[in-house]
Order: sequence, then structure tokens, then C-alpha cells
Amino acid sequence: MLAMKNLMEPAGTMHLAHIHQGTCANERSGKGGPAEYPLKLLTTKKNETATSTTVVKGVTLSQLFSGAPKYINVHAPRVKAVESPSISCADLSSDSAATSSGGTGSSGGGGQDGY
Ligand SMILES: [Cu+2]
Repeated sequence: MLAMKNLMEPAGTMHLAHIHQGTCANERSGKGGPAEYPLKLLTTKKNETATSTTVVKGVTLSQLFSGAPKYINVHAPRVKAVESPSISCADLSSDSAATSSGGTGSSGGGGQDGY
């Protein structure tokens, strides 16, 4: 689940959000990686928050938090049919995972990742 707050904009504003390849540092320098997994649109509510819950298919939580770097990117409101700039970014790394410590191997089997 993705939660945003203090969005200074009218209620009903919609934001695209994706999991991208790369890091937030890449994104800030204008070299963000391509979107890898789309997340549900975020729509701002009257209290300036927005949340969305997306089930990302075909990948486990541990796979998202390991391997090649990825980051969650929330975009500014879309103006045209192009990707708008990032307004919020969070790196997905094993350091930030709320899961228990573990090895780096991923066996491809069905994990028991908590969510
Ligand atoms: Cu994106």
C-alpha cells in the first residue's frame, strides 16, 4: 500500500505511480529508469491524502526488495499523455524492507512474504 499526505492540490487530482528500475538518485538527476510495474492511480482526497493498494503480480515482495535497484515513483498530475515529473520517490532496498533478515538468494519458489 502506498500512502501520501500533505498534497497541496485540489481533491480529485490523480497521480500516476509506478515501480521504476533504478534509484531515486537517478530520478532526481533526470535519469530515472523505465517503469517496471504500474501501480494504481492515486487520487487526492479532501484531507490532502491519497492511498492506493496494488497487488503486483508475478513477483514476490522479496524479489522487489532484492536484485536490481527499484524505486516507487509518484508522478505529478498528468498534463498530456507523457510521464510527468516525480513528486515523491522511495527506494526499494533490502535495507528498507520490513521483512526479516535473510539471505540474498531468491529461489523462485512461492515465498511467504508478509504484507
Ligand atoms: Cu512512473
